[in-house]
Amino acid sequence: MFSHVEPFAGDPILALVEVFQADPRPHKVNLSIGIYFDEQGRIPVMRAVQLAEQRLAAAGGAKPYLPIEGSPPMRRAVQALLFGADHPLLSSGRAVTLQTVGSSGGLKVGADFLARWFPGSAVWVSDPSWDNHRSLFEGAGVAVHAYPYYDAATGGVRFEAMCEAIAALPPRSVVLLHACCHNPTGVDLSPEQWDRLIPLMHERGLLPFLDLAYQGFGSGIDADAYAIRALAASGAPFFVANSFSKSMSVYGERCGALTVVCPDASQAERVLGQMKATVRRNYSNPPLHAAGLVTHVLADTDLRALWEAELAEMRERILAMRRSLHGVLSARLPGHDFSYFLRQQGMFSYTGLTPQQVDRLRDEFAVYLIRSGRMCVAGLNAGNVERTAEAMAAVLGAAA
Ligand code: KET
Repeated sequence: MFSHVEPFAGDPILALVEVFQADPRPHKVNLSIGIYFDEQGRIPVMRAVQLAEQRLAAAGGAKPYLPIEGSPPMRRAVQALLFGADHPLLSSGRAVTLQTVGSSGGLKVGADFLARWFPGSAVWVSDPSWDNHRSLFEGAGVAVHAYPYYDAATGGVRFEAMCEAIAALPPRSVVLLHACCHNPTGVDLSPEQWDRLIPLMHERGLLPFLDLAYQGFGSGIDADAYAIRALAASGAPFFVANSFSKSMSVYGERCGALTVVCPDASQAERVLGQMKATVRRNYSNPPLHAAGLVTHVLADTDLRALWEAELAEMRERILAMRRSLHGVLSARLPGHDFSYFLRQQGMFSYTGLTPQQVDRLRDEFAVYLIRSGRMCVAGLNAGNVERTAEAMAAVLGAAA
């Protein structure tokens, strides 16, 4: 019956995590998947989330299905987080939000919607991007192409080439953008660059689709929403899929949302309706516990303040690890420029390590990166950062 079924090649990120887990070496270091680990190498349970869970447990109650589009208070809280508490979009009826199964769920619901209602449109992703962007959209039947983004020569963005490519796209093309903390490079657009790109997309009749998976890990909760708010101010229609997996450290709870800003309220209502049709035929409705967690943390004044402080600590710990790594590597290999560790933002650094060097790090030093050379800096801590830097220096020094 199933002899024709081809083997799955495996996901480049999740398959590597399995190899890491099976590695018996006690000093192994996991810098592969985009997960924040604390100083002790554990996935933290944030205090604000713990308190939210206690309140949910104390309230008890039945466990009904949520509406297809998710919990109303959670959806309102997400809009306030994205646009700012008193933003006119919140009461305009032009912005619709669905609670989704992580932001991956938001991307998939958006992709299914685009496949159905923008049948000739292709999606353009950054070169490079999170591998699953391509898989999610292609899986939904949407063609995926890439626009220039990372400049290996300067460690910056090929911004002119990017604008040129985007300006040449046919109207109604979808442009997928990382709102902050670009995955895999850690290289973001500046506010000035967003201010140039946004009118360009608007004039060309393009549809921006933002992925906001790392809000709070770059410069701060509001600063990381710069692109979202600039798009909102421009009057342009756009999509944004956002995640709480990292910012609330609730990976397996599948907390995320999809928001669409439309030209008017009547279009917004129809877009929401069709999104609901998509959800109903995919997974019917989103998880109840996820809605409770996110709503409590975002909408309760005390929990919100606690969450923001905890998130700031996580951001600062990553910065400290960037500085340590930079310090050791610069001392060991003075001829190399490691300033990229300090310029890049968020969980990831694009190290420029070749796949062969990544393999050596894994085989000889038990340090795991994905083969693109992306490092999850949030996997470093005071106990492993020097060893990791020494291993990198050994691998890079051998190549020099
Ligand atoms: N967008 C981006 C850019 C992203 O890096 C991830 C996860 C997601 C969306 C998915 O988030 P969620 O809300 O949990 O569905 N990235 C890490 C984990 C993974 O690949 O699934 C990673 O890149 O390692």
